[in-house]
Amino acid sequence: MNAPHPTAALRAQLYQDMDPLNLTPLWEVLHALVPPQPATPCVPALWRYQDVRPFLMRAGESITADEAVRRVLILENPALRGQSAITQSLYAGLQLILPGEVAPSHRHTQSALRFVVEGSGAYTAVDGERATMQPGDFIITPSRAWHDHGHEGAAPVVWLDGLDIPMVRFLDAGFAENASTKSQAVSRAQGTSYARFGHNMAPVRHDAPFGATSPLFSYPYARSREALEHLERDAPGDAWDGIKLRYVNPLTGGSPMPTMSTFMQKLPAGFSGKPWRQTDGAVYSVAEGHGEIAIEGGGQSLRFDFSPRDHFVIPSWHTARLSSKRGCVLFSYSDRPVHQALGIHREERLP
Ligand code: 1HN
Repeated sequence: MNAPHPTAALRAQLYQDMDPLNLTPLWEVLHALVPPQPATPCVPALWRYQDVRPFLMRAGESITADEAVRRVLILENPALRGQSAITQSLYAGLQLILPGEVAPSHRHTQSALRFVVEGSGAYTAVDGERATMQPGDFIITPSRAWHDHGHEGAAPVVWLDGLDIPMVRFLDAGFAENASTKSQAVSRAQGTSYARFGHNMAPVRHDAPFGATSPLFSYPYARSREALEHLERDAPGDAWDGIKLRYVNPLTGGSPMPTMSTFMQKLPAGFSGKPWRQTDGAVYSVAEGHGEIAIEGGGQSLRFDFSPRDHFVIPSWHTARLSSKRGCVLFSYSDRPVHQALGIHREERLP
């Protein structure tokens, strides 16, 4: 049998002597590097809109959209403070635009999604086409597309921004530039993209205008809600998800953006869902109604009651269960397409 003392001393000396050469022994970190199951540092969290809104309005008094470029309060995961991240791979924020303001035109590698939370009359312009924003609309800013936002209505407009910022940062692949004009010139009538791609039809001769990203950059709430209501009436719901649809890139059938999947679901009144877990951490925005989410993982068990315009995050491989007494509609997004592209996506539906 080896005497423990000399071995420990031998090892300690080895670590100390090789440290200047930036050498580290794998055996000290192996378990943490390859955990038996995902061990995310993220924690579940909920942001109540009634708590957040006053700070958004104070931000509106403190800085203009022009000065801020984007007037956003970042929803930071409590366990990832300072990293501008809601999960290890995703960013979330709430953006405020006031009547008469313009958030100036720029473009970047990072893909963005918007989910309109409050107010109407604001627009986002993508590649020369404006889309008016209504509550519940899901809007895309494709990677590298010029985009600016403006507001010609009368009351504050707030939307959820979801971006793949932490992913692009991890890959060190991000570029960005500002436009020379504040608002981009309008070159297409409103609704052109929807007319071309939004009716299960597509122009006979075209290239995908945004490459791997959907050519539809606005998915109106009226259409998504109509579909969910129809299915609630006429088709059986799912014991885990209620009625859940994923948004698609109409040219591929895949996710609207290469890095993020988006979903909308309706929980019927009296829904008490079964538990599930998935490797893609997901961010939720409550479009309508009230409900409850129970989340277990990382040695913790939490329950949040949610109301319209609240936001919450379910970290990777946490077991979650949804319920709603009177029914609700939820929008959500995750990094699922990346997991799927890498062949590492996993989902477990529990009894
Ligand atoms: C961005 O371009 C927007 O266009 C929102 O509204 C949030 C966060 C980081 C980097 C770029 C927008 C952003 C962003």
